[in-house]
Amino acid sequence: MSTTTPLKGPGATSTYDGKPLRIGIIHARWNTTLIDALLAGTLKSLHAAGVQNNNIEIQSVPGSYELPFAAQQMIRAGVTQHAAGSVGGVLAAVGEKAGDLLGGSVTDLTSLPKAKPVTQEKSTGLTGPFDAVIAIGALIKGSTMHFEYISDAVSHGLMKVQLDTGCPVVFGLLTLLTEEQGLERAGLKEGGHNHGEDWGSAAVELGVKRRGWE
Ligand code: DLZ
Repeated sequence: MSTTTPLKGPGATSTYDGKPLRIGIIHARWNTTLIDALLAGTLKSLHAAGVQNNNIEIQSVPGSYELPFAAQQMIRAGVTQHAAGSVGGVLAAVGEKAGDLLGGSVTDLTSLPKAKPVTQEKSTGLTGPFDAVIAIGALIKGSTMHFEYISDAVSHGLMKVQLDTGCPVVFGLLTLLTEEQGLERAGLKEGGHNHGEDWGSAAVELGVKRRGWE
């Protein structure tokens, strides 16, 4: 039987308008060659869907194990900045306060900005909280059980974050048995496919649908 659609992959998708969406990207820095390519693929599809650069916030963490916590914090900060101006503004404010604190001039810890529970606010457009967050990492199996533990923890962690916060978290974690598999899935090998492009599209689709569901 011949078919024009590939057996694997997300199948035919509708076009979603990403122009009003705010997307957060949190990526690990381990295996940088793969991460750089996956990030580029993700941005390519976000831009193709109309997501504006000033509505994309990119942050990094050392390794994939840190992704769930960082995704959760970004989502919380995104909600808080709805009142404060921008995520950068909030982080800068936290940094300033922390600097003061280290310098000994701030003694009242309650003056530090606090994240509000995510459920208190909804997406409201360009200056609102994130419509979706994409977590990107690449785990390569070694000779110990490290890979299995981190893969499991990150998968469950990211699922928990999206269900707890109500903000979609796209699973951009490659769990690779070989480096070769990574090159294929980052589109760095002949005949390969950059999975980052799928993650960008998934974020836009979920972000748009979420606005309809809320
Ligand atoms: C320690 C470690 C190892 C061995 N391998 C990877 C990997 O392939 N991909 C990845 O993203 N991170 C790796 N890490 C780092 C952990 O994810 C984590 O950053 C550290 O254990 C510190 O918590």
